[in-house]
This record gives sequence, C-alpha cells and structure tokens, in this order.
Amino acid sequence: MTITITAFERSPDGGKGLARDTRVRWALEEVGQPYRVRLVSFGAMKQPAHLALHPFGQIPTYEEGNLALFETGAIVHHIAQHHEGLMPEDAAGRARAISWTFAALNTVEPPILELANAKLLEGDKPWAKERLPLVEDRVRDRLQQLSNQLGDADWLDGVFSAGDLMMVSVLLRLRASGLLDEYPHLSAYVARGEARPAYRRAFAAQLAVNSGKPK
Ligand code: GTB
Repeated sequence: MTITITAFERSPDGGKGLARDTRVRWALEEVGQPYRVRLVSFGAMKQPAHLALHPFGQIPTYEEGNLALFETGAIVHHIAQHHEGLMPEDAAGRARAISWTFAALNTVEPPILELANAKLLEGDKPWAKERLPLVEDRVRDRLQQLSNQLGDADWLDGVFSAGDLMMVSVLLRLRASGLLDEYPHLSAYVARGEARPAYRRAFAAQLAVNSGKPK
C-alpha cells in the first residue's frame, strides 16, 4: 500500500533537515519502504483538508490505505512495528527501544524546544539575556545524563533502533547552539546517526524540496 507523508512546501530551515518530516523519512528509509510526499504550505496546514489528518494543523502526517496518523512518535513506532529494521528481535529489547523513543520525545526534546523558543520567540524580550543561561543549563543537565548513559557505546541499547533514530533526530536540533560539542560522546553518537545511509537519503530528499529557488 502506498505511504504518503506531508512535509513543508518550504521549510523555515531551508533544508537543514530540522523539520520533523525528516525523522519519518529516515524511519521509512531504514526499513526500505518507498513513500510519497505531499507538500503543504503554512496556509494549507490550517485548512479543513489537512486538519482532518492533523488536528493541530502541523506536519508531518502519514497515510497508508485507510490509516491516517499524526505525531512523529506514533508514526515512527508504527513503521518500526510493521517493518524489520528499527526494533530488536527480542520482546524486552523492543520494549526498551520504545522507552528510548519516549525518552527522546518526553524527556530530552522538551528542554531543547524550550531553548529554541527562548532564542527564536523570546530573544527580543528584556529578560531574555537573563533567562537564556538557565534554559541552556536545563539542556546541559539532560545531555550530561544521556552522555553518562551512552558512554562510548555506539547506540543506546546495543543495536540501532527506533529509540536511537528519535534521539539523534531530537539532538540534531541542538547543533547550531554548540551545546552538543560539550559532550563528545553525544556528538559522536549524532554523527554516527547522520552517517547512516538511510539518514543520508532522508536528508537529501528533504533538501531537494527546500534547496530550490523560492516558490
Ligand atoms: N509533536 C509533533 C510531532 O512530533 O509530530 C510536533 C509537530 C511539529 O512541531 N510540526 C511543525 C509544524 O508543523 C514542523 S516541525 N509547525 C507548523 C505549525 O505548528 O503551524 C518543527 C520545526 C519547524 C521548523 C524548524 N526549523 O526551521 O528549523 C524546525 C522544526
């Protein structure tokens, strides 16, 4: 059955791979599933046709036959459950991979988003300079904990899994801040993720959409 995802018609990052369709593309590439992409404008995302797929008017969405999903956690989990390549063989390993997926989304991503918002949305507020170091330190706390856990292992729990895919995707958002460079185990981990052929194909596909002339 054909898989169709949605992505920004033009991503605000200009193709750096930070919009969340990249993690879904990456998951599909890891499991070798072809997919189509429907590009949507910011305006179209808030129209009834898209809201029927995504109640919050966002990308990405995932359609496969009668099934329509939103939320990257749910989408990547669905892909991992139905295709080989993103989950360990054993039941306990699969459960732990799911824990890491949730940890990426619920524990590591929130302070990273807080930092992005502090810079992008609140950077011009009179209190922004005072608040920023506090927000950065909350990110550092999480990075230190994650780095302690990972050590010099390649992946979070043995073999590469959906948990690593999600964790690397979340950490990539930090690259421009320089914070990742303070944790060599984590920068090496992210680099390993980016070096995967499936990630490279996903990155190239989103770049092809976003590197063209202004539409
Ligand atoms: N929790 C949801 C999920 O994981 O699927 C979050 C989805 C989400 O935030 N989607 C964003 C969106 O549609 C795009 S990815 N925003 C439009 C809106 O809400 O109106 C977030 C994003 C956007 C841009 C950059 N960037 O330019 O660097 C990075 C990340």
